[in-house]
Amino acid sequence: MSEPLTGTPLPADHPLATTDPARSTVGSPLVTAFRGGTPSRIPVWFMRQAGRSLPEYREVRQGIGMLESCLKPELASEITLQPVRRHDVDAAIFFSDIVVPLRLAGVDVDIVPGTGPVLGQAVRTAADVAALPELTDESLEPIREAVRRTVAELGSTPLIGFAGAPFTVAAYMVEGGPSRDHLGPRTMMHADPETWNALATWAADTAGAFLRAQIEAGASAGQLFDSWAGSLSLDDYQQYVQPHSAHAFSHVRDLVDGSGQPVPLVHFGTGTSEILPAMRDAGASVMGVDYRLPLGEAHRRLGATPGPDGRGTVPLQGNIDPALLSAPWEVLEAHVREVVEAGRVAPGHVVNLGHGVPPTTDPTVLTRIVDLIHSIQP
Ligand code: 1CP
Repeated sequence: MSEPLTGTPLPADHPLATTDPARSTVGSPLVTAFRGGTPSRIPVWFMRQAGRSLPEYREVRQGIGMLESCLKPELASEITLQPVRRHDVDAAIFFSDIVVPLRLAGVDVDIVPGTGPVLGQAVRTAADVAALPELTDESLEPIREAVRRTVAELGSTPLIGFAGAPFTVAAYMVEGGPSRDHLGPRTMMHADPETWNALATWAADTAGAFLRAQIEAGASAGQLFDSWAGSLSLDDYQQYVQPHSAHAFSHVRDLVDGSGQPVPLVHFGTGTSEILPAMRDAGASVMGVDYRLPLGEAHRRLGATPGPDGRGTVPLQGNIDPALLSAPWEVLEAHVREVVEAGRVAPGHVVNLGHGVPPTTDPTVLTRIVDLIHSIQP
């Protein structure tokens, strides 16, 4: 699966390029599994591992707004590191949000406690889209600064950068805030496809620049969150969404490490059982699987339709059911072991949740899961 050295090399001091063993992430369990190899231990991290389940997070966030926290490099870095220190997870996920690049571009958006992202004005017409500000490279400096500070502390533990996929971000923009069925964007793609395509192109370029800034500054992998893609039919996904997600990935696909290997790219959404192969075809090298689909079945579905690079199957990430985090330990342990065993069918498996950590989760349970997974033979 080695690719020729045709890409854009990462900076020589990048964790995927450095020859310093104390800082290199190339041999880390996460990067090894993402690339389909056998890791020294089974890697695990948790979506939303930073955040409200941790008392140390609630402590440092006191009196500071969510987006404000994301834009203070020292604080964003500290919050990113907290779950790595506490749980010994195999990766840090950059503490930020899918709407941070919107705020950096100058869009009137805030994260309202208990609600989520809310825009001052919904984006619904061609004129609204035409008036969207451009994300400049300079405005991404607080992101690069936070990433640099974080990787300097992480040593050989990789940092995962992320962005929101065009559909999920556009869903917030069209609705003006969180919604259940995402009717607004799903209507727009049929009723006014030109405006939809312009909005999704803007969202793809903004996400791509945000992700590229994180990877260039030191992240060892990138994940595109299309959390709400599961509300789409396969036809709608293929026609109106997949090209834009592919466009977002195209912003970072050229980046290669010291030996010419591409940076691992993960694509994740929820309720995506029917569109999983189509999501993979947007250009990720690893597929996130939510808790609804057993990993063996995900592997079968992905193998049934070889991707653009001709490989029939891809490494998987997932898929512990977050609901079981509050079940008795014996029940949870059996489930975790089942997920680990199911993951062995894939060329590589990174254990994660099938969606984010619920805020009510007892953090000691997460640490116990990490210990359990690390005790199992890879
Ligand atoms: O004050 C707070 O603590 C706000 C809660 C919070 C946090 C901790 C929000 C608001 N965002 C975040 C951080 C965050 N968001 C991270 C980094 C932390 C980590 O993973 O450890 C990441 C990767 C995200 C990405 C994100 N934001 C997604 C995709 C992932 C997913 O969970 O599906 C989505 C959909 C958002 C929007 C968003 N931001 C915040 C909330 C509560 C929501 C969801 C709102 C809704 O239900 O529509």
